[in-house]
Amino acid sequence: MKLFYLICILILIGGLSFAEGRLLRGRVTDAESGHGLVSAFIALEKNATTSDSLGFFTLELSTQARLLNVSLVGYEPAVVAVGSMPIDGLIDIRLQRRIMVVSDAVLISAKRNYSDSQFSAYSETVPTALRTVKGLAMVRRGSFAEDPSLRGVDGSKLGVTIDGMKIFGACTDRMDPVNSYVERENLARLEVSKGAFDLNRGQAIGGTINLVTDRPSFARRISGYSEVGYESVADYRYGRSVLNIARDDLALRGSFSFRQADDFRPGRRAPIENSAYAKYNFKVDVSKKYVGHQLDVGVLSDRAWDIGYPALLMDTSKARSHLYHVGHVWKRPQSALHMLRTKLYFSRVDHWMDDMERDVGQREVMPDMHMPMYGQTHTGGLIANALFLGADSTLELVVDWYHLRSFADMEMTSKLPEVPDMYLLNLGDVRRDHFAGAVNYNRAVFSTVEWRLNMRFDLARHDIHDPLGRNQLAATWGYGELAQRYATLSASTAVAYMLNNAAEIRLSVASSARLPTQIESYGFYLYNPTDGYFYMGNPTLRPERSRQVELAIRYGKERRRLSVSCYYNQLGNYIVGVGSGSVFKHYDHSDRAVIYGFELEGEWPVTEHVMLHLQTSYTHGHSADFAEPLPAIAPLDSRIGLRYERSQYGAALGMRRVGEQTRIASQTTLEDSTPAFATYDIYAHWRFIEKTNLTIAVENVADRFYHEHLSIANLPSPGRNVRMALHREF
Ligand SMILES: [Cu+2]
Repeated sequence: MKLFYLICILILIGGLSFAEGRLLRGRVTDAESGHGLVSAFIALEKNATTSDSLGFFTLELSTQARLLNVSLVGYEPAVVAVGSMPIDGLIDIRLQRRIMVVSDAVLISAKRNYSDSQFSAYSETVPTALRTVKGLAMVRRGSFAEDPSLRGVDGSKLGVTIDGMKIFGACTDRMDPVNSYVERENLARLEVSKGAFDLNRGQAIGGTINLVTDRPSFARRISGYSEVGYESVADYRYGRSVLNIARDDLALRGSFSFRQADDFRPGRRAPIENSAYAKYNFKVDVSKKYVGHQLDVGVLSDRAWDIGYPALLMDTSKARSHLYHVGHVWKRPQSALHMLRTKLYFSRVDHWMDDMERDVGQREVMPDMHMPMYGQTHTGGLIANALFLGADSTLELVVDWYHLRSFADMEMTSKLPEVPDMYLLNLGDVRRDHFAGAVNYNRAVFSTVEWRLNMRFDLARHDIHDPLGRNQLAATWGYGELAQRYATLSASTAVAYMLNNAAEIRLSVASSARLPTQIESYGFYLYNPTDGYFYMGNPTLRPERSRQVELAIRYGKERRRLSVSCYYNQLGNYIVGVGSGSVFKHYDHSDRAVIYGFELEGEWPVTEHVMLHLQTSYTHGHSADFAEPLPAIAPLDSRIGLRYERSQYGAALGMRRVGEQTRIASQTTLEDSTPAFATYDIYAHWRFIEKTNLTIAVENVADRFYHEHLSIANLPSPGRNVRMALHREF
């Protein structure tokens, strides 16, 4: 440590004493460790050099040179404005270590950075922000709690976490996907990793979505924002506030929001009955810094009620979640073990649904029967990360453990007096212990090649504990099959080749596994609206397997960006419903399914203030067993947008065109073809007073009536929507 300071002082003195008018001197260092970086490439227009073994460099300074470009494999490239630098001193250039990023990040940040490359700054809710990700589509069951589908894989086959913490929805009909328990003001960004290439956060077949929450900031004593808004399509109104207080080494961040919507109107039609909802959310985090340490404690709480699901048989009367965590971060910038992070968490989710508000005499499924249902999950877990920094490599070790308890039951009360009431246990106290260890190794192999190896080992056991639940399943599968153990190994590796400072080509391959969920293993008598069958779990299921390959090309120079990726995903032991009686199915393995597709995204500056944005994605799914397309595959989806940005105001025009989907799974589901459609959106924002921003948007300007292919029961999408939001920072 002393030596380090000594070197720093020597460098400063040295830098100052050797200062000359025509020479630019500097040092390139690792931003985390402070070590000098050898062989960094430093370019000042036509002049270029590389740094020496201690990171120092000297460069001749031409008169009008402005921007210094610094690049080194394994680090984020940096651009330093020389004009603003004291050229008689020593320029300190700190490079951020680049761990090969395998996920797309969507910024949600409270700061509302309108110049973000995506239109996410205009997104009101978490689902609308998710929809901006190419290759991601949303399954709609109502106007609440849309459920993501990534590259043709949806529902429980995807891993959705909050800061890496596992939390499980309590609804057996997927009315409460994990993202329904967070709000926009909770989040800093969404990390979407497609395919099975990022195994740090969980098992992956289709991908993982990590909802990264905003942390308390130590920067200012008091800061935050308040926002109110209104949307015409559902008389939607909301308010949200964030308050951050910091004092010395203690910081607190609290947020609260309330939102409520009435029935929404699809294009040129009357409102869809029973599609309203109301919810509130709060989150409080406290962080305390010690020398080299930080302690974090937090709670995230969400409650929603009176939620209508027009596409389902039932509605949610109440949904509630609590997530508590305690975390500790230890940092040692000068040592090989750079960071140690541990987090303990506990979550509880409660879900009540019923059909009391509905005319059950008219329905085809279970007529004249009310079926109120209750579900609950408890999850407790531990995540530990250790980060080691080597000279040209990084190593991350992850331990990920959780214990899940899951319960769901249903009463069946007939309106006909001669039919006796019944009780049904849908998930009879299912308990699972899941332990995983992951290794993520990044290495700069040559000056232009980076290599990443990510491996994950999962060990799990689960069983059903309620005697009634055991009897129900044992009748089919036998008592001996109820308790199960699993051990799986997943691995992915990627090689990135830097063609030059602006372009990269990357090849990734992965072999991964996914354990069956508690519903796939132990669910009992659960109605699935996509095929009209009642499902029974199968405790004898084996893990689903996937083999994938992806080729991606990225180009980025100044404000121009282009990325193309093509992927191929071969799934084995694919878990699907297989008919076992007139209206019954059980979960079983299908032999082989294949999903492939591509995604493309580009940005091009038309003028200094106008940006053109393009994106398109296509997914193709095929089931070899049923010799037909896989169900619920989103069709070709293309977007084009023009964005105009000034410092005080901005505007955007967007068009989205979605092709028809005629590739449907007619043997296994009730899905039908979906016609093509196009929608147009207009956005504008104006900072009319310092720190106060007004957003006005018109979505689906033409008031088009349409539905997405992934909408359950062809539930239409909203019609013309006028949105307004007033945002005030302090
Ligand atoms: Cu439900």
